[in-house]
Amino acid sequence: MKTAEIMANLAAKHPGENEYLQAVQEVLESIEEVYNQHPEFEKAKIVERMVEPDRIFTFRVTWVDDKGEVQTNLGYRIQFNSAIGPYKGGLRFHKAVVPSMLKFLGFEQTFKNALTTLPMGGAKGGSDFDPVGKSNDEIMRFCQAFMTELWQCIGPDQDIPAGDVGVGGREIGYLYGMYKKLAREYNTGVLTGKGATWGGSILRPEATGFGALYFTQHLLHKAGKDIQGKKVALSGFGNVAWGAATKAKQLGAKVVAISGPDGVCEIPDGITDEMIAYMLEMRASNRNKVEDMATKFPGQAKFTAGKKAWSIPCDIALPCAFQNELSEDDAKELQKNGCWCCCEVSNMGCQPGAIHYFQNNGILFAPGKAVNAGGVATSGLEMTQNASHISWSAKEVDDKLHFIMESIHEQCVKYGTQPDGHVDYVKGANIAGFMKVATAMLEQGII
Ligand code: 2IT
Repeated sequence: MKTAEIMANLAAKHPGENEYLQAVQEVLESIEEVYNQHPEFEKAKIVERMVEPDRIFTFRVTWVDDKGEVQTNLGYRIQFNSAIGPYKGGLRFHKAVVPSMLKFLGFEQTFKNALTTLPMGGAKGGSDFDPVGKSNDEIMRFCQAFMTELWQCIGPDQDIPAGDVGVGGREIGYLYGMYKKLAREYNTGVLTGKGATWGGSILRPEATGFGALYFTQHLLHKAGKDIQGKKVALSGFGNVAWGAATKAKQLGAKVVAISGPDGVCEIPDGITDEMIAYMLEMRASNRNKVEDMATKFPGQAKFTAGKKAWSIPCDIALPCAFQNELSEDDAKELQKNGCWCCCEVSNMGCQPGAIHYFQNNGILFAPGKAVNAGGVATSGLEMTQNASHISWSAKEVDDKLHFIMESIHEQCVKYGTQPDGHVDYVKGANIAGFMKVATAMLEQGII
């Protein structure tokens, strides 16, 4: 494989799209050796086809805010790859959303979905709409306006969006309401992450965080360690961080830090159930301030402005917020303060320098596409329940999620074990996902 040539071509076609190029570079570096053992992949130009999205929809979204002013945003849906199933992936509402961000996310999603053991292709979408400071009515009007364009691109057997940053159960409800009206189709399977009374899967809200902790347990077990009593620092306070904090506490770990764009809250005695419940209120308020935790629980949580969760001493770091949120300097600071494991829960949460630092300094590291795949996997379970008009109990869903996370860990071990016996989880996840998608593409011919 001519990685440099492929990257140069991609950079020329997508100038300045650094996040997208970063995600592709990481995968190509990992798979190069395996790829070169398969001349049939080279002949069918599998990599050249896989790094480009199948298609991109871009549309204008116009809505009226609470002051009566007309607002215009951009909306996108990127259908990346359908080799192993219909397009599947979340919608991100965030002021920084641009095509590069959604292309990197769609590319990552393709490999992640392949790891879940379920038949789902990769997609991502969203808007530069900024939910911070918006009222509930404004969120509803925006979601409705967004769906007046999106509905034509999606369908229960075609493309199934879900939530991501800035899109949770409330937004999925508003999006589905408008979809139903426009499409006159009452199949709830078109979106996942729905409310539990109208087709949503039990445990879907928790699934990304729960799955991440199940994966972390397998990784620790393989390394001869245990999570019990360990100090965990995590970033964010949205849906994913909430699920991760809940399960970390249940498993006997101590969550000593959560953070937000404004700074970090240190929680020396460990997060309590009341604090975990309050994370949901913080998310729903659209204030986007972690300081609110310290205001609500003075004496238990200590806020420091401008600092990250990675400045707090811990054993295990769990980035749960945004891409590139953990730099090489953060990785060094974490290690200096005693951290020996980082499981990336956010998509591409660690910068390449941080990943290399972890790997070169004996710190256990696993990438987001393996660690956080429990979210989309449970979306897949929601699709199965919708298609068969049934609903599983929490135990049934949790058992399936456990099985899937164990299988993802096994795939990483199978493809990532190095000659000296240690597991390179980045290689393992990338090669396992790649082999599945590449084989499917090959078998389906040149399309
Ligand atoms: O990044 C992700 O895997 C998600 N935002 C969840 C996607 C989904 O379709 O459940």
